Amino acid sequence: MSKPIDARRRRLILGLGAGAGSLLLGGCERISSDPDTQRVLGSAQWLTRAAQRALVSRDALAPQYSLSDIAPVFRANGTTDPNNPVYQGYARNQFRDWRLQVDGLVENPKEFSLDALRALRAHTQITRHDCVEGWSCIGQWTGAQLRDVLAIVLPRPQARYAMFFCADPMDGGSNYYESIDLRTAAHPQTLLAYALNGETLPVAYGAPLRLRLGRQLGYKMAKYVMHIQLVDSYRSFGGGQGGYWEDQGYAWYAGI
Ligand SMILES: Nc1nc2c(c(=O)[nH]1)N[C@H]1C(S)=C(S)[C@@H](COP(=O)(O)O)O[C@H]1N2
Ligand SMILES: [Mo]
Repeated sequence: MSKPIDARRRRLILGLGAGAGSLLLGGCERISSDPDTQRVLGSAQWLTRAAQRALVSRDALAPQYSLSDIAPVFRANGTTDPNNPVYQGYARNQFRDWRLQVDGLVENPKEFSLDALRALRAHTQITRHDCVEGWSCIGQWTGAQLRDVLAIVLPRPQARYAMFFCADPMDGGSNYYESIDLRTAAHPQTLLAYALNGETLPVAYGAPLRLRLGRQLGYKMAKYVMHIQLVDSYRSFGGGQGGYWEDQGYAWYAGI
């Protein structure tokens, strides 16, 4: 029934719906500077999670692009250098002492070194990053599928969400954090990425490890991930809305 709405939203996201407003930003694309478009992208409330699910299968793959589509300069956004002495210590040592902690509602809590994550089957995909602020950027990401990591730690039946706790302190004092449900966690394009455009992930883009999702907006894709915890509810964390930006009013489900 709402098919035309979906088509309109896709046009907006592709920058086709708002006239000739697109311009290149270092190879990244301005979706639209039109305030209405930005409001539509920002609220996401006009398309509820249930409607979104009915319109587009959440398990469908996001489009993949070719090498020639890659932006010459990927745009960095949000934190670009965490103000955290422990993190900076890891960075000085090329993250050799860094460990990803994976625990919570799992049978087999475990710490992973960067080498251990690199030893898992690597996936490379060229996908578009869409920020709620109204820009998008195409990049090539390499990492382990989150589902391969979950297959090692073995989620318990009560686990419903994966929480991502990050190294960067935000306004208000607590660190950036995010959450996704296990259906998104199991999606084949959900990666724990350690490389961008064939290079070790630079600090500005979330080194040593950041979440990449094929089908959601940029703020869901936690950078500087230190700890993944499986939980049955995200209500007891932070402001209770499931993520740093969600606590400021953004939608928890940011599907594109
Ligand atoms: N830890 C952390 N993750 C974060 C952010 C942040 O500030 N801190 N910003 C988010 C937002 S709004 C966007 S658009 C993307 C930006 O990723 P990029 O720097 O690779 O473009 O990271 C997301 N993940
Ligand atoms: Mo963003």
